[in-house]
Amino acid sequence: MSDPLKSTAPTNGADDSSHAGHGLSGHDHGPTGFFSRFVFSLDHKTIGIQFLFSGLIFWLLGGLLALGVRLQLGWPNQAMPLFAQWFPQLAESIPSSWGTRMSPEFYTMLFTMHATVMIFFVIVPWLGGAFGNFLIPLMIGAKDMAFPRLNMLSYWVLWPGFVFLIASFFVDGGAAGSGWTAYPTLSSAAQPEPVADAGWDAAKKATAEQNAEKSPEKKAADAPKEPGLVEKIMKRWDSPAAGQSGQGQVFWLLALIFSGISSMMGSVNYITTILNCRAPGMTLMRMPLTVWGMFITAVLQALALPVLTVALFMQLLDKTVGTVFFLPPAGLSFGNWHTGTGGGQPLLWQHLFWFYSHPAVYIMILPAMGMVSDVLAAFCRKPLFGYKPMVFSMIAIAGLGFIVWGHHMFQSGMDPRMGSAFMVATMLIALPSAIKTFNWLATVWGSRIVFTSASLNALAFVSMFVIGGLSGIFMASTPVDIYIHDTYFIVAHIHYVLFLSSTFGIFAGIYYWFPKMFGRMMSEPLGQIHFFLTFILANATFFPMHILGIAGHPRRYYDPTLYDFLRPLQPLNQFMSISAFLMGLVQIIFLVNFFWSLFFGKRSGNDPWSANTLEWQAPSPPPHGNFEATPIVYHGPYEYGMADAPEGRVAQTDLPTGSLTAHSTLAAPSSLDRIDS
Ligand code: HEM
Ligand SMILES: [Cu+2]
Repeated sequence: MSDPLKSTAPTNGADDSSHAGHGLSGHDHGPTGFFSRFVFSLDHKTIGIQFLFSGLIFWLLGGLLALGVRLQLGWPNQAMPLFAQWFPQLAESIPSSWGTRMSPEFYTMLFTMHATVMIFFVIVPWLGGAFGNFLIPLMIGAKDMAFPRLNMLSYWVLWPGFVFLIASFFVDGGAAGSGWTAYPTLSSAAQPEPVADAGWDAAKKATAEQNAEKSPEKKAADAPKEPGLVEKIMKRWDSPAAGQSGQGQVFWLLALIFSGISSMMGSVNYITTILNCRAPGMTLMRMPLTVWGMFITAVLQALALPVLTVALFMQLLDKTVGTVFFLPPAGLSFGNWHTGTGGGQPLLWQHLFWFYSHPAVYIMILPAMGMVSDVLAAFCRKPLFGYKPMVFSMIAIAGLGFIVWGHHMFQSGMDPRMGSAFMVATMLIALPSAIKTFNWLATVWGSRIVFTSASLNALAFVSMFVIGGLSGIFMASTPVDIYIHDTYFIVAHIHYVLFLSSTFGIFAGIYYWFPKMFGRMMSEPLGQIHFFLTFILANATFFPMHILGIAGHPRRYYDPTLYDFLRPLQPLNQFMSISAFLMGLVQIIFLVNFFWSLFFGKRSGNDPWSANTLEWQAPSPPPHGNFEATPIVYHGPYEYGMADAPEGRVAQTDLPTGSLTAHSTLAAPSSLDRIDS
């Protein structure tokens, strides 16, 4: 065989030697300094791991905020120890030996910030930032991203976002409290300056009167201080519309703007890398579905995020310089507080927000769909059923995703004919979703699936996505949605798709690719205990929300026991809260497993799962530049269960041999039997 690689290598995809800095010939050892290796690294793997750890920290924060929400909903009248000391301004006194309970404003802050943190600082950075960065170049056989510097920047511009997010908890009035959807006018009404000045004048007059009889020194000490420039500006952001729609909301907008810029940088990079930097032979239709999921997500981000970013700027301008994009023509009045006249339209925000945020919900699941497909094929030891329909369904889901945003606004007073159009478009999404589900099932069907922490989480993804998708169809039906809109039914739906699906997909991804990221295995027993307990407790936490929703329990209410018709449901609320607390505790198992394995896990070798895709050809963890030599791709990603091939599978880089036949019931290779510790 005289150089078979040269003569038979297909030449589709980019010729990487023409990419400055991406040629794979020659071994590059990369930078050696501490900062250039670990902090301001240009290496996609380090950047991916930075996203992974940042997401992990925010996941803990978001989880704590959620437990605060559950505390209030389970026991709305309980005073909490320490609460008043920690949050003096946000505690509400009730006569109790315990002290104080949380105020309604504090509660709205909890659920707003829980969702904000989980969506923008956990799920999106984990799926796109961590897995996207780590996996894309490895899976397409590239040395790095197309634009390594932009890649580094996409991580570091998240930091101002982190700072604004965390700082917002400490500003006057606390963090944002108008929901993750930030609907004006609740979120955007700002205190007009004249009122602030009138308040200042009145205070000056009152104190002057009180001071008439005091000694000159006392007068000087008690005299109201002229507000400084910073105070004046901060005052301007205060709003009586909702406690926290003042400074906290401004910080919220800034945090989201930075997170959006970060994602846009990432998306440009991912699109370019996937289109231009694939190894020879890696045609689009040979790409693993993980890469397809990341690619489609990046396109969605590139098209939808600018709309959100513009909307965020518009709200920011409304709040800071007094534009009236979202202020209705008559303005607003609360008691003796008035804004000037407006001329804008609060509903405009909903259109802009959902035009982004409906596609965004797919940004939060398509990468997980791809990852789960890879994990299932590897552990079922069968070719993934229906590769092309899987790709086209993802494209269809993404495309339809742009014409369904109105299903979040059925109750906004839209024309019923418009509502019907949005309803039909939404229901159409169920079709590609069902195609994907049946293909996953057909992949599992008749296979001798190897149960590991990764494959169990992937199976959970599929089954729970069915429940979340089905509740989606109920809500998409306009007559039904009149009844269940803004109830706990919606909260159930969100959590089935985002927690029980996306998060389980992320867990599957972590258990599966951890060996590649860190060169060590995670503990299987701990992983499986974590999986089973989380699976049971998450269903115990979120399934009853469907029942609450049908019973009319509104979302975002501070105290359900104030309503007679909700009081009988309170035991259910407590059951969900207890389940949620236990689920929180169970995550300690995951953290212990993760950090213990990082240092003491069994060495994994290059390909612990006998998987076919390119990343498993590289050393674990892969060195700077990823591959020893340019991988050349001859096969699709899922050629498992091949009767005549060694280990029953054909890796993507195996030389073509001609006559292998798929044999779907072939057992897993013996190497997988040893995955038990
Ligand atoms: C068959 C697929 C799906 C359909 C038909 C569907 C339909 C809907 C509808 C109609 C609503 C609005 C309900 C209302 O507020 O009255 C909604 C809300 C929502 N959906 Fe879905 N959905 C589907 C899949 C997904 C997926 C895959 C995700 C995320 C990964 C998702 C995330 C959300 C979120 C976060 C909301 C709530 C937004 C909010 O008001 O806070 N959905 N869905
Ligand atoms: Cu939607």
